[in-house]
Amino acid sequence: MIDDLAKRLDEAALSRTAVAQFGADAGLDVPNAYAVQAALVARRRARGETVTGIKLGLTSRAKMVQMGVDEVIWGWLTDAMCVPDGGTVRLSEHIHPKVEPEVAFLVEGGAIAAVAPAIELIDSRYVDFRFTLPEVIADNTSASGFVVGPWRRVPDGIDNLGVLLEIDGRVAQVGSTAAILGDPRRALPQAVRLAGELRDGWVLLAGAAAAAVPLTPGAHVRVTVEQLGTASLRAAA
Ligand code: OOG
Ligand code: MG
Repeated sequence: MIDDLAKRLDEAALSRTAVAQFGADAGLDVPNAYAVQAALVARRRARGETVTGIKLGLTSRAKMVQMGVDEVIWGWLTDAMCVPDGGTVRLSEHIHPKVEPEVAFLVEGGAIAAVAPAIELIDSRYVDFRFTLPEVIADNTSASGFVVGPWRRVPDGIDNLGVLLEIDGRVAQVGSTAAILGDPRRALPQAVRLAGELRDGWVLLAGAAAAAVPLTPGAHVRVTVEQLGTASLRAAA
């Protein structure tokens, strides 16, 4: 059952075709869902992808309300998902992608070594971006890509920095890093609790500071986090 569900989600991503929700039929619970997620990432590693970090999801009220799920979840980041800052994302390689403003941490020696503004690209493999908690976990928490802006040493007090998501220079979302677990630095102990050990050099995406916005052809997306700078991407058809 686990491998079959992992295959369904993997093939949905590869073929850019959303699948129907299957959690109820499969009797999926949270532990099984993380097993599906692990099997899904194992398939991708077998194709040559390398894990480069992890992400937290639903760490903010805005996202919990938007998605109707209210528990912190986590998933894997791989080298294939990394979009260079200012780089291009092809919509044709996704199903119905959205972007959300995030904060990224660089992990060294079990601690946070650096921080950067970030954009997460999420792309649920389920029809209409609708899912239950176990379903979104199985789907690697909708993770599809990420952009990390310039790293810098963590300034004092990053618990209430303004966050802006602009599309073509127009403000699409505003928020604060306070929305992320009250202080985004709490992402580290949460990630250790959920995922176990974090490796040196891994990226940790702390979660969105505001609701996600659909990505449309030609859109120029820019996330600015006060004191941390900007990260951007462009969407091509
Ligand atoms: C689930 C992933 C949530 C976040 O930052 O809260 C997430 C989804 O919204 O599809 O990545
Ligand atoms: Mg996210």
